[in-house]
Amino acid sequence: MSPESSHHHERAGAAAGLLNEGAATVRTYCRLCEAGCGTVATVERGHLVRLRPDHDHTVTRGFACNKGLRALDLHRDPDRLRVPLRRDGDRFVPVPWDEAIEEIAARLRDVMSEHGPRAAGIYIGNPVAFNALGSAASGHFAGALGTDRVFSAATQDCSNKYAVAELLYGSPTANPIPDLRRTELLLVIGSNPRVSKSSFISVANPVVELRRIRDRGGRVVFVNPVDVEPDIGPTLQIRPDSDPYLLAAVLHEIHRTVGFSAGAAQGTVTGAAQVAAFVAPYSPDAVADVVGLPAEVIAQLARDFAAAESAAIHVSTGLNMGRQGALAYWLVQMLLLLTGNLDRPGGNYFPARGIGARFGPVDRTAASFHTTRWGDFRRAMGLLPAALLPEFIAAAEEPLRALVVVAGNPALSVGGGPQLTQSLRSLDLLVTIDLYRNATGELADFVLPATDQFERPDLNTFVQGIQVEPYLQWTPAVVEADAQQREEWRILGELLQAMGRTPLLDPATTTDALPLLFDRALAPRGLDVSALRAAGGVVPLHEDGAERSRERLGVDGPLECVPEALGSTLARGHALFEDLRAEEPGRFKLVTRRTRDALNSAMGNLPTKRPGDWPNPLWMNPQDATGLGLTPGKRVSVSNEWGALAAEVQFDPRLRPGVVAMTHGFGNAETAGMPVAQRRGGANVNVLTPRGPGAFDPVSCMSHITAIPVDVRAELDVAHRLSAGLPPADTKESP
Ligand SMILES: Nc1nc2c(c(=O)[nH]1)N[C@H]1C(S)=C(S)[C@@H](COP(=O)(O)OP(=O)(O)OC[C@H]3O[C@@H](n4cnc5c(=O)[nH]c(N)nc54)[C@H](O)[C@@H]3O)O[C@H]1N2
Ligand SMILES: Nc1nc2c(c(=O)[nH]1)N[C@H]1C(S)=C(S)[C@@H](COP(=O)(O)OP(=O)(O)OC[C@H]3O[C@@H](n4cnc5c(=O)[nH]c(N)nc54)[C@H](O)[C@@H]3O)O[C@H]1N2
Ligand code: SF4
Ligand SMILES: [Mo]
Repeated sequence: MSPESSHHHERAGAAAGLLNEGAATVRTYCRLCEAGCGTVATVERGHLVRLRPDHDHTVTRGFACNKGLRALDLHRDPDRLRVPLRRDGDRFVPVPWDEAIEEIAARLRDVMSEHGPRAAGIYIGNPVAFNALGSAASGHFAGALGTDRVFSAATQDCSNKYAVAELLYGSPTANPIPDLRRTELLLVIGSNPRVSKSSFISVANPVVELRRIRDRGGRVVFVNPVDVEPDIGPTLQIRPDSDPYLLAAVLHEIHRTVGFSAGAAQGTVTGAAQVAAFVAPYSPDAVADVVGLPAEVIAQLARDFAAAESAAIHVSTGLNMGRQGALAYWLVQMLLLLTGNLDRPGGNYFPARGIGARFGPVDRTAASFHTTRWGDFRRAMGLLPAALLPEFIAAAEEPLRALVVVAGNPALSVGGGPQLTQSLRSLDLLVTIDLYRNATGELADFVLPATDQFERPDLNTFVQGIQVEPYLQWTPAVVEADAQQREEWRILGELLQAMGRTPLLDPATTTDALPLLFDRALAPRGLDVSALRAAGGVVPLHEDGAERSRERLGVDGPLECVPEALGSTLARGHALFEDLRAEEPGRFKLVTRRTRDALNSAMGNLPTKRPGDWPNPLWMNPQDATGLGLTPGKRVSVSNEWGALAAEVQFDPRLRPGVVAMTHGFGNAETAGMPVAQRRGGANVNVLTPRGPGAFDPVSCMSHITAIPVDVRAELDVAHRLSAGLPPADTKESP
């Protein structure tokens, strides 16, 4: 595909004479995170040579982060996969595409004829979300194979939201966003927007948006064990994993003082009395110790929320990844609904979307849970809990024996460490489709090279329904792949064809896949792919405002607050409160944390400016560290019943005492396919993450990833204990 010369001229570049004869700029957009920043790529002689923010983008307006612009380095990384590889003992050898496809298809067929169709599965990684064709093809692949063994990064990320949105609003993708531009009071729970740009909201520069709220006299309050943005607003530094009880106490207090809003009485919701009954035990006094905040602070939050002209809530992974992400997210929706803040200007609302949300029949009964030998769970978006991957693989009946991983890295992103590695290695067939031979690829039988964001056309489907300023964006492929990389939909389609199954689109005859798949979905907007293209890629959508967004989305009728399927979640919430109350004091809680230059595990092979640094230190409050005789740079062992790792300590006074934090996605000591990442060191924090039955929230399959109890010791102490024949851990240090 030849890049189109466009009128989006490289202003600075042109002035500096950087645009040579034959160079062209192509308008595209970043597909590393939800912000979806517009970018402009400069192509010279078929090569992508520069990437800059798109200053003419009507929505993202020239914003792009350092990580997004480094997508250029990812694109050009000499260690990227360029040809298909097949395992040959301990080595990987190049294999022609045709042979790879034939052999994988034959082995898939063998596995499935021996163990049944459910012996094959797919793991859909996070980057698939930002890949319109790849998403459609990944979902289709499982269906065409006739397997329901579908895993995805979503059960490490957000499946609690899918579950609750489906049960309350009828679609897993109906998640109301905060009306940032008008709200008087915004709660930001479990997010670090400066570093991550958050998730389930699409806004290019969230820090500026939040600052604007403050500047126009509104308030932003963070709920986080870390004082994330002291200059923008105060943080209620709660104890990790206690979000549901903070929210319950706020609802309790609102109910006790001013009552639930008129909406409950007017029949826009049913079941408000059941909500009141659930929150009845959780007065601010009753939860104060568990939440780790004075009762008066909680009561004040309730008063502020109820009294605000408008109040909105944004929730991200810090809340999702606790033990009760679904309960907490449900309480967020109750707080919005029962204070009249859903669909109120300045509250939360369902923004305009270029492609409609998918509504289908939803089973809201208790019978919607699956009974398995590892406990009951309910599948959101058809997903199985990734926390059970090893269990499915080792199962005596209907084991999972073949797994295709598309743009994912479960070996590092899912709890398990060496045990999970062993388990993935034990599969009869493991295939990865990726930009790199990553930690999971290192265990695979076949590693297939995928095109990256610059080598495929795309449509911003995933962010529809979460954009603060809604728009559709189409991008062409900016350049052709420089070697044998292929798009995921082609690879999966070829595999299916080789197995005698029907591909989503025929790879042999399809040249222009996007219109075939998406023109129909765009039609209600009066658009199609060629119209987007003709418009220069970006088409803003008229925003109708927060009012009545429910009806516009198609969520009509009174909302049932407590569908039967949530019954067990509420009961579990009561039980886990007792657990938290009874918790032994003194153990540290390990929480999640992201870093500027990393994107999960995906950018680990890029050289860093500070090569000597330990890439993912254990962050500690200096008070805690000094109490253990630790200074910055000291090596510690972090351990719990699930595993142990070594890390370097760094100080962060913004952490609540007793809370420690680490970034995931590191620990590539065995990843020869990513030599830069391999040399960098760092530890896989997910060796400490719970796994197996009990390690996920049954109503959503969402893994328990944050607020993990751990013990921290100076590594020397551990060495001494081991040499004295003692276990590394039996006494608990107190934070
Ligand atoms: N402890 C802990 N664990 C976590 C988290 C945490 O905060 N703490 N966060 C969780 C979250 S939110 C997520 S989303 C998951 C992520 O979980 P995963 O999706 O399993 O892992 P990633 O590290 O994002 O790996 C993405 C892979 O896709 C590849 N890739 C990038 N672009 C493309 C592409 O266009 N095509 C193809 N085929 N491959 C591509 C990258 O090279 C990389 O190998 O991790 C979760 N795990
Ligand atoms: N630089 C960078 N950007 C990224 C990514 C990345 O890896 N690096 N990953 C992308 C992905 S896949 C995602 S999903 C988004 C995620 O975006 P965010 O959800 O904003 O993720 P984090 O930056 O990890 O922020 C999570 C916050 O939750 C807090 N937290 C931890 N435990 C708890 C708890 O129990 N309760 C509460 N209330 N808070 C808690 C942490 O202190 C942290 O500040 O970021 C995306 N953007
Ligand atoms: S904020 Fe996200 S979408 Fe924007 S440039 Fe950075 S990584 Fe890309
Ligand atoms: Mo994520």
